[in-house]
Amino acid sequence: MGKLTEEAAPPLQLRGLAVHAGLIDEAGQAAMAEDIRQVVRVVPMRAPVTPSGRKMSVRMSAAGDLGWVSDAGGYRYSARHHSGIPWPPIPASVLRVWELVSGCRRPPDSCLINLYGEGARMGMHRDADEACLDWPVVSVSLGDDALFRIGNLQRGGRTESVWLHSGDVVVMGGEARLRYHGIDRIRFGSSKLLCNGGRLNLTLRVAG
Ligand code: MD6
Ligand code: FE
Repeated sequence: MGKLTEEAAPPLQLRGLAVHAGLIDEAGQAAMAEDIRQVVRVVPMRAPVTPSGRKMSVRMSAAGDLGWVSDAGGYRYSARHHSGIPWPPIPASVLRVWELVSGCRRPPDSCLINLYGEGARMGMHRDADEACLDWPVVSVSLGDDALFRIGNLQRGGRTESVWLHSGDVVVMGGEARLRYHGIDRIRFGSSKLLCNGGRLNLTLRVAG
């Protein structure tokens, strides 16, 4: 079982987002990746289709009471995988990260699992489908490096980017909760954590 590093330095602040670099050590990353493997054995990853009919390059699954789904019917939170199976509980290893960095007493009820294979990306978007937008979103990176772009409260304008590495944790809360953000690209093969390569991103929220 790995550890969450006692942070010597405060997190990097970037446009109101807190970037905790290297928060999860290698053993912790490996344990968490295995916990996620167990989840997706029950609720397999799939590439969501946007309401406009385009297949996303990222593959998704979820854990917790609610999972984010997208299909021809639109974006929404759902208590079940498209197969009808309820999402498995959020692994304890992942809940510990929320406890450490979120500043919230309330636990998250949703853990979205995004898998980026070679060439996958995520366009600029805001996370605004949750019932209450006062709770932060906590994001965990596992596997290959990813170029994370942070924009503004409206679409467009100047942006700043940061490379996220395996074990990094980002907290998006307060004034920054509704900033546009996205993943431009990953450096496929930069990490050995996942057997088939790629990057896992876990986002924890209070969705319901
Ligand atoms: C990703 N992250 O890192 C995509 N959303 O793959 C997100 O979309 C995100 O990192 C809300 C808060 C933090 C995030
Ligand atoms: Fe997001």
